[in-house]
Amino acid sequence: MNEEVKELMNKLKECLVDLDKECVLNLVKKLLEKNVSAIEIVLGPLSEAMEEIGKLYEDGEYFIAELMEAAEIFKEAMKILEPLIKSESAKMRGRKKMRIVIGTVKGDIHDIGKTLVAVMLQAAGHEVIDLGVDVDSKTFIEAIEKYKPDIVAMSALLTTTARYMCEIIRDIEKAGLRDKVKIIVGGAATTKEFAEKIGADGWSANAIEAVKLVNKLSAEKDEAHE
Ligand code: B12
Repeated sequence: MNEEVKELMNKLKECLVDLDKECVLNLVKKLLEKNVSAIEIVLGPLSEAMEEIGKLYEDGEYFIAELMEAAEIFKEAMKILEPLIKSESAKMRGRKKMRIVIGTVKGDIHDIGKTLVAVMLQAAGHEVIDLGVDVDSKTFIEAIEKYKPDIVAMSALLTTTARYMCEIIRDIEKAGLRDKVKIIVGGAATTKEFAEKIGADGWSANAIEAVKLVNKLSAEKDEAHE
């Protein structure tokens, strides 16, 4: 990455932290003109800015209104970036097409990260059924029975709702469906260790790693059938 691009990326992060929509959209366009990948823009400065905004909220400098505004600006930027993210993700095809049921778990309405993961998985050639946000364990179980997915993907950004993931996995077990699906989890309130502890089959830190994880599970499934 050359110095000019690095500077523009830093400026983009700053503009989103400052909630300057016009500046964000202009810089996104400028970076694309410089042939920076859309995935790099979204997973780099835009995501880093959201994390920073979260910290400002924690410190009492920003309030819920600012979080909402940040989410709006992020979504506006996504309108420009999404078609390009799709074409870039299309180059990351897995061995076998997987069917994935995805949702943000009960009590949690954060949907930006989950939707980005869904968009990239779909563009990478997988079939994605998005259950939306605030999804309880009954809805996940009904979706497993209805769609017979290879993978259930759960997102949680709140510490409280991350805990609920454990309950969902237990309910899937109780329903006798655990060996029918792989379960992957993600979102800011989760870690690799947490995923292992609750008995999930995989975790990833961001959307590109989520595609790689699903592709790995896809290759494993393909090999098991050979
Ligand atoms: C924007 C935002 C909001 C917006 C959400 C808008 C929307 N439509 O999503 C609004 C204003 C609604 C909101 C509300 C609240 N928020 Co909020 N919010 C955020 C913020 C700033 C950014 C989240 C975001 O969009 N990030 C950008 C995306 C791209 O990143 P991501 O979500 O992490 O997703 C990536 C990865 O995690 C991964 N991934 C995500 N899901 C999955 C799933 C799978 C299967 C895999 C493999 C990977 C994966 O891939 C994604 C793409 O790379 C975060 C800060 C942070 N650090 O996350 C706080 C944050 C999550 N919010 C927080 C809080 C406290 C709240 C509220 C409780 C505030 C309140 N008092 O009302 C409410 C809760 C509402 C609810 N019931 O859900 C806290 C949570 C603290 C905690 N540990 O519990 C945070 C961390 C802020 C903070 N530092 O204090 N929030």
